Parts: sequence; structure tokens; C-alpha cells
Amino acid sequence: MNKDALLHKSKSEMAYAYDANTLHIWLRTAHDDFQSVKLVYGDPFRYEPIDEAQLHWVWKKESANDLEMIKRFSDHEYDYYFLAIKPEHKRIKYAFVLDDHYLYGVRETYDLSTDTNQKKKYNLFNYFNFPFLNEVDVISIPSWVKDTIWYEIFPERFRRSQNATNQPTHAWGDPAEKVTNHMFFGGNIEGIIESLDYLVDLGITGIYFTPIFKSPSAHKYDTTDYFQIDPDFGTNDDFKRLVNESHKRGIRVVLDAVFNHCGYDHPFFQDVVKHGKASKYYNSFFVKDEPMLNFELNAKGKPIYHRGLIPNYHTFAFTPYMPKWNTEDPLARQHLLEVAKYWIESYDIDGWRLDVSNEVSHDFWRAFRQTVKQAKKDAFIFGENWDYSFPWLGGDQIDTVMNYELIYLIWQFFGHDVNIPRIPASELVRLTNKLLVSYPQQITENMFNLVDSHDTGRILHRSKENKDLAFLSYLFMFAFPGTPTIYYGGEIGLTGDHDPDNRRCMIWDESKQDLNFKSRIKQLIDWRKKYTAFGSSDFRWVTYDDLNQTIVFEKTGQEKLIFILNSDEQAHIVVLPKPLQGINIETHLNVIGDTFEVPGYSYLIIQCR
Ligand code: ARE
Repeated sequence: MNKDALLHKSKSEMAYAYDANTLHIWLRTAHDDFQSVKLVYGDPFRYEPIDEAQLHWVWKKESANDLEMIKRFSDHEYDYYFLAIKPEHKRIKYAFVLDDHYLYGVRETYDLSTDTNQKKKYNLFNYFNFPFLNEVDVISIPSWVKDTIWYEIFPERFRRSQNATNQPTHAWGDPAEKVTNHMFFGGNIEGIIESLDYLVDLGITGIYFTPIFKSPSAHKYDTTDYFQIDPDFGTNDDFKRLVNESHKRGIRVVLDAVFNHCGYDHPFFQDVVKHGKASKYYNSFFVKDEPMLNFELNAKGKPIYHRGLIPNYHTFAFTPYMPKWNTEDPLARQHLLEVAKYWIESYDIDGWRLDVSNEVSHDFWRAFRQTVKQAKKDAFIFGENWDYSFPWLGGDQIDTVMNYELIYLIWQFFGHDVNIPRIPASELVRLTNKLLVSYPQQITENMFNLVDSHDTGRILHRSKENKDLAFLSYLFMFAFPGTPTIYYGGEIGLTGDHDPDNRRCMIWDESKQDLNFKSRIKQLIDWRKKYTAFGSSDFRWVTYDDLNQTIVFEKTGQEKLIFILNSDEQAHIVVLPKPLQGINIETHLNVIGDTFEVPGYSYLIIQCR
């Protein structure tokens, strides 16, 4: 027995309420360490005198609540056991029986087979407990989210309407490559409205817009006025029409809440620039030292940005034109919570994406959530955290996050980026297993999954422009538990290096779109809607091969689907641990056996029932 591999944490991502009546319990052991792993549980003894009968109960192997756990995930390092239970009295004390050992503490085990001393048993009653299952504590995600097919739009580069009156610096699509954040191509809201039927045809049911409020930049992350749509994009009424037209088409609308910081031109910050400590907004920001402006201003009175210069006030990423809000300050908090409520109550948006969410206080996000959920109970809140995010996801702040923890694994296994070392299939298996037990299932099911975004190189670029390889990343992301996202233009083969090159103008000339790739992406979306297994959270690894970089996993819903992916350039023979019989959902041909030849950068998806 490898005690160091044993892991369970009560009231955590390993023991949580999935819904008002169901508890999910997880246990990690070393791989193949035990033949039998059981959960023994019952109503807490702690509140009644412990007597022989109860003691007997704990040791009684045949107690009613003595259930075999399911080995849900397994890899060369660990096995992850799972059990969903519905405790009669909504609370339990529990322990695990591992073959002949009784696990009652994090690594406290007791060898049942040599049990002789009754006295010893009493100290075993400090085993795990799940306090009363209060419904209000259950982490619940708006029910519409899990079926959403997301599309991320960077408004400045998505579409410029025919009747646009804004003044772009460049003609649409020119230059086609190496665009910068200082170029304006005139994307606007009217253009997005014109494109809604394109999104419906693709199968999109949710749009996440990067910022659209008034700001001097093309990316709009330096907000000047949170209550006004940027005039280059259109008017507030244009936006109201966009939301109405989206809702008519069954498309939800989520905006980008840039509440970690505002723009240099924001009136609250400018008041501090002008009046210093005398400003009533002085504490709405974090001025660290005098002179506050320790940098030159250009002829237009804007900060001249020198990489390496640290402003004398806190900012996002030492960027002087992004002063950081002090969200604990009453004036700042009131202003931002008013914004959060306004766009829901007055424009009926369906949620918020939280920019730089890991740098804003938990206290603020709790207040934000209350405001948003009060304005619209089923509004969706997802954060931009690039790392482990459970501290934000306890149900009191953020619903889920952009799944950058997954994106790294996709890039490192499928991507051929020279800057990121490839990982072997066994590492993909091990690390995705860890990821799938990092959060309660209801969070995993609603993660905002992606293969790229406006902050990363595009997946096609990362795949060295190999569309078959890039498609495998989309396929894996679409099949992984969570909700899939397409970053605009990815469906028609838009490529680009990291920011700002990943923000090229959308291509609307069909003769320049890769319509074959688009039909493959559409097929993914259709499969996701047709097969409950595609989008289910019941994901299990079947086998993998580190030499030929092939992986096989299964998804279970009303159907069972087996996915066989070959991420290598060469065709490879894949041998399954047991034969299967089913239909290849791409060719609709019958498939039988346990050995398959898979071409390079290709896949099989077999429906087994
Ligand atoms: C751009 C260039 C920078 C340049 C800067 C100069 O990308 O290289 O230094 O201009 O001003 C917005 C714009 C960006 C702009 C940035 C700063 O979209 O184009 O940068 O403002 O002006 C980290 C944060 C994460 C953040 C990314 C960018 O954790 O929150 O950096 N993402 C959000 C938005 C961005 C936005 C901002 C924040 C600012 O999504 O679009 O940038 O509002 C690792 C780290 C992450 C890191 C990630 C990306 O994975 O773990 O923490 O994200 O890399 O760098």
C-alpha cells in the first residue's frame, strides 16, 4: 500500500454536493494498489454515544452502506475512485475500506485483518464527515450553460457593416497579416447583427464579446465609460438590437467585465490625476508614490509607455494606461456594481466574463455575484483565470472559468509549437485525469473550453498551419467535459501568431474561406448536439501509446462513443484492450474488432450503442 498516494479531502472537490440530494465522493490511490475500494457511511455517530452496536456497524462488512466505489479514472500513477450517494438524512460520516485496510483520515489506515484491540477502534471515529447538506450551499450553474456552443467575438475585427460611418485607419482585411493593436478596421455592432444568421447556421448558441464599452484602443480593455457602447462600434440602441436579435435566434450574449482596472481616460482616474489626494476618488485607485505620473505624456496628454517603467500607481501589467481599481473602495465598488446591474437590467445580457479575475478581491466577486444573480437569477459568470481556480469556484463568486488549464494540455500534446515541449500521451492521460478531479463535476461540465483566444496564438498557427492536426485539437476540446468555444474565424481557417496577430479581420469572402474546414467544425457542433455522449461529463481513458502518440477514450451518454485519435504524422495501428462492435459515425460503416489502422493526424469515432 502506497500511503503517500492516498488522498481524500472532505468538503472539497473530492467530497461535494452535486445537487440538493446527491453527494459525490472521490478517493485517489496509487495505480492498481487495491482490488476492492469501498465507501462505508452512515448518519454521524458523533452525536450519539458510541456503543458496541455502532462499533460493530463500523466494522460490519455487510453494513447496508458499504458500497464498492467505481474506478472512474486510471493512469500509470493513480487510480481515482468515485461514488455518488443520496444520504437519507443529508449528512454522513464515512470512511473507506481498501482491501483489508480501513482509511479514516487523510492517510490514517487501520489494518482490519490484524484487528484485535477493541480500544484501538475508538480513535477511528475521527473519520471523514459531510456536515448537513444545506441546499443553499450547493454549487449550481445556470442550466442553459452546459448545452452552449460558444463563439468569441473581438468586435473591432469581426465585421464592418455596409452603412458604417466610423473612420477606420485601414481597409477591411488590409493588411491581412501582422495586424497591430493600433490599427482600426471599423468592425461594428451593425456588422455583427448582419452576421447573426451566419452564426445560427454554424450552430452557435452563445457569444462572448471582448469589451465593447467606450475606450481609445482597438481592444477596448482600457475603459473610459462603462455605460456607453464605443461610438466606433455604434450606439447603446444598436447594442439593444443586437441582444434582441441574438435572443430571437436562441443565442445568449455575454459581455467582458473589465473590473480589475479602467482606462487612463476614465473620469474617476483623471480626477485623481488633476486633484491628487484632494480627489474624492483618490482611494478608488492605488497610488503608491509621488509624482503619480512618473512618465512623460505625449502631445495628446496620454502616457508614453516604456516597457520596464513601473508607474507610481498599481495597474494591470505595469501598463500606465490601465490603472487598477481599488474595488474595496465604496465609490469604486458602487460604480462597478452599477455597471454589472445596468447591462443586465437595461439590455438583458445573459452574463459576464470577468477580465483578470484572479487579481480582483474575492470579497468584490462575492458582492458582484449577488448583484448579478439578483438582476438575473440564471445569468452566467465565468472568470479569466489561467491556473487552478477552485478558490473562486465555491459557488459564492464565479460559476466557472476559461479552461486554460486544459488548453495547455491540448497545445502540449497536439500542438507542434516550437516553444512548448510536447508531452507524451501518458502525460496527457495523467494530467487530464488530475484536471477532471480538480473541480466538482457541475463545474467541470460547464467549463468554458477553448483551443485559442484573443490572448493566445491561434490553434492553426500553433499546428504549423496543418488543418488536420488543428482539427484534432478542436475534436478533443469538443469531446472533453465542458462547453466548447470557437474563437471567431477559427472555423474558416483564420490563423495568426500571439496577440496582436491573432486578431486579424474576419474573412467574409467565401472564396477565401476554407469551407471544407468549416464543414468539419460544423460537423463537430452537429455531433455535439446529436450525441449526448459527446457533451457528457462521463469521460474515461481506454488506452494510449507513447511511442505512436495515439490516444483512445470513451464518452458515455445515452450512447457510448469510442474516440481513437492519432496525433502523429504517420499512420499507426491502434490495439484496444478489448474488441468493440459499432458504427463509425463519420462513415456510417460498421466497425468490429480491436485493431485499427488510423492515418496520420486522423481519428475514428465509433458509436458502440
Ligand atoms: C498588449 C500586448 C502586450 C503589450 C501591451 C502593451 O499583448 O504584449 O505589452 O499590449 O500595452 C489587453 C489587450 C492586450 C494588451 C493588454 C495590455 O488585449 O493586447 O497587451 O491589454 O495593454 C495575463 C493576465 C490576463 C490577461 C493577459 C493578457 O493574467 O488576465 O495577461 N488577459 C486579459 C485580457 C487581455 C487584456 C487584459 C487582460 C488587460 O484577456 O486581452 O489585454 O485588460 C500566461 C500567464 C497569464 C497571462 C497569459 C497571457 O499564461 O499565466 O497570467 O495572462 O500568459 O500573457
